[in-house]
Amino acid sequence: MEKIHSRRSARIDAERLWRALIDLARIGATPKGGVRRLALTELDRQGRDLFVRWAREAGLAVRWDAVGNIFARREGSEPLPPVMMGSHLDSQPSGGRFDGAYGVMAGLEVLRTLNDHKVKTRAPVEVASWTNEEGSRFAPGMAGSGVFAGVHSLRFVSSQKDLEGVSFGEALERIGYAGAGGPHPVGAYFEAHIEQGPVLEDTRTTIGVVQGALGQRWFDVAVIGQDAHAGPTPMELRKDALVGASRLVLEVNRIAREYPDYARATVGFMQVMPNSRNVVPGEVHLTVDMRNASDSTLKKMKDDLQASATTIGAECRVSVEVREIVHFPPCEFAPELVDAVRRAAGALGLSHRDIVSGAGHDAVYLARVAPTAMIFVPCEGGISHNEIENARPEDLAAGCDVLLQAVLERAA
Ligand code: HGY
Ligand code: MN
Ligand code: MN
Repeated sequence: MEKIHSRRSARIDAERLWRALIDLARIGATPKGGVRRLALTELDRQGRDLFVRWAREAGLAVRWDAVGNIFARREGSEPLPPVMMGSHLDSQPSGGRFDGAYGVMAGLEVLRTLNDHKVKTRAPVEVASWTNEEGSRFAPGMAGSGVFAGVHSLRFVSSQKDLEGVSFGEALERIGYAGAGGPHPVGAYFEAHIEQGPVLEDTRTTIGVVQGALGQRWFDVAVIGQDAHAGPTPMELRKDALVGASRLVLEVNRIAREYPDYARATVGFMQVMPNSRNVVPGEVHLTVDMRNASDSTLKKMKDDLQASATTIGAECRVSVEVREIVHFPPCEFAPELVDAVRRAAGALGLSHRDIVSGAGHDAVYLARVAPTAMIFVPCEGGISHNEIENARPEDLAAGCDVLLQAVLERAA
């Protein structure tokens, strides 16, 4: 009983967790207080190296797989599949200090705490850092966890190119994190993450007990018209790709506003060519990110997008080519693990509420290969994917204590 009592009374070191987050955020720090650690860049390598160093200093066995996912492992007393924690170290181009980093540092803090309290777990416990979760430099997002879960082939992901034409595989080799493949069973997976939305802060709740995540469909769209002179070319003769693209942006916004079930749609990226002030743009490339809590509604949104593209093409005398590059349905996490998160929050006396994730996470793909759950903590103003992203040390520590207790329940 004593041992169980000591486990239950174990608490993470809030100061050490905060310091790890602040030290990590120095890598790729941006002027407005965020981070820019795009996947597989030199800065991503530096973040990975720091995590690997800290993990080894904590006596953990560290390895990485063929797609660069890093695993830091603390052995258990029995040869059971590990209880895994994790998230991602890559960021958006102007990202925040906590998106992804919190889940990896919280996992490391849990293992450091188990060491401090000399807790012997039955199952091994691991913390993972998944490659290219954001999908900003290389699409698709959640690429590392996608290969791990068998959603994407290594070949497909390795062949993806960034805007400079550098392939994922080349970039991974260049930073020295192309490891070996091989089976890697997982007994359970827990991911701690900031909510990246306003619900927890608005309702003064410390812990989000995440039920699941919205489904997503990502598209690459090419609008092709004809370069022409901005002076002599009469308006009615133009094939203006930017006019077509601009109408499509408004349609994407209309679709999200019209459909039910947490409909969301965003055009986040646009390239205008030749991008010269006195040339009618002949070519525009843009991205569309659509999300919904219902897969059938998500499909209707996709069909509506395609219909709008066809109409715009005809009316603007351009071709509009919509190519889907990612689709995953809404996911529900494992009830028994979601309950473990809820019980841990309750036992710690923390306010908590059920919540659905609008963001995608590596947990969405881990849920395909192991019982999975997530723990959310509030972020200031619900703002994320923004350099001003912020979270309170006490909330981050509370979420990490929930992670510790939920992991102990499964591993001990
Ligand atoms: O886009 C997403 O949902 C994740 O935050 N990368
Ligand atoms: Mn994230
Ligand atoms: Mn993100």
